[in-house]
Amino acid sequence: MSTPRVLAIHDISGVGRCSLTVALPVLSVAGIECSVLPTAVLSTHTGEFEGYTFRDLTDDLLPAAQHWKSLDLHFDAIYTGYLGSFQQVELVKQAIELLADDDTLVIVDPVMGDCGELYPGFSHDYPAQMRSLCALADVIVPNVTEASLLLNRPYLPQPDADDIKDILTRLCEDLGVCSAVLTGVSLTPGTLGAVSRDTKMGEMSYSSAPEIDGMYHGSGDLFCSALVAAIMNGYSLQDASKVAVDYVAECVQRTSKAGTPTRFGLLFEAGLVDFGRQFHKIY
Ligand code: PXL
Repeated sequence: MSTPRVLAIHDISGVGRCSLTVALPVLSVAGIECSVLPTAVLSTHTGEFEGYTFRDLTDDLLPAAQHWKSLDLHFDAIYTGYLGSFQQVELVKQAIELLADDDTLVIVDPVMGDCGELYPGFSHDYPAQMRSLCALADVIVPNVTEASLLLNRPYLPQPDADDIKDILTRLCEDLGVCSAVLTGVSLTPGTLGAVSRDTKMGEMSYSSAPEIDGMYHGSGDLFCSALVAAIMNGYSLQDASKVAVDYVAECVQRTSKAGTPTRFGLLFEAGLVDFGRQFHKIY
């Protein structure tokens, strides 16, 4: 099998273990070529850090996509994450339309908020714009905050089984996507994980691990990168969700034990080689 090529469209936050500093190692160790379209370069992510720098790369997005188009490159997947502005979402939609062919899986992590709040810097019309990007996706991977913003429904900190089913059904039906994975939810006390809904397979499936208190920056990015890595290695959505939940849970446990400030993200490096090894690709 040839090496799958995934185009990751995220920012680079220099410090804080999120977006491309997570997607690149996780996809590479899983035997996937990770091409990148950086949307912005920041000194840190925007959560729990102040005074960060922000170099906007909006003007470079379409020219880079047009260059790849002229090279006739094929991407097996396009994976989008944090996008710096309303306008960037529009340009990323155009880049997807330019670069995706019938064999390109489009995975959108609609990064825009957590704990019921939009991240700093996003305007109130941003969720509607993100919704139009999700409409181009095969798989979307929101947390509960992002799902609520996409569906314009009140945020429920702890949705129950009926709420989760309703959220996932509406995400797929209203947004017109085939599959959705809702992260940061619990169906049994003391556990936390993700529920996936694959319209083709019909069923919803819960993958979970024992819950550890705390909010760790970049955990959504680690989850989605691990999910993409597993999908591109041929795993079903359900099995890929399990792989991603297990890896994030192990990293949360390690980080909690080490007591590192949560804004520095998850200590994923120590488990990276074993994460890649499970795909029997490069070790
Ligand atoms: O982890 C998501 C993320 C990615 N990139 C930037 C962010 C955040 C979340 O706060 O600020 C720049």
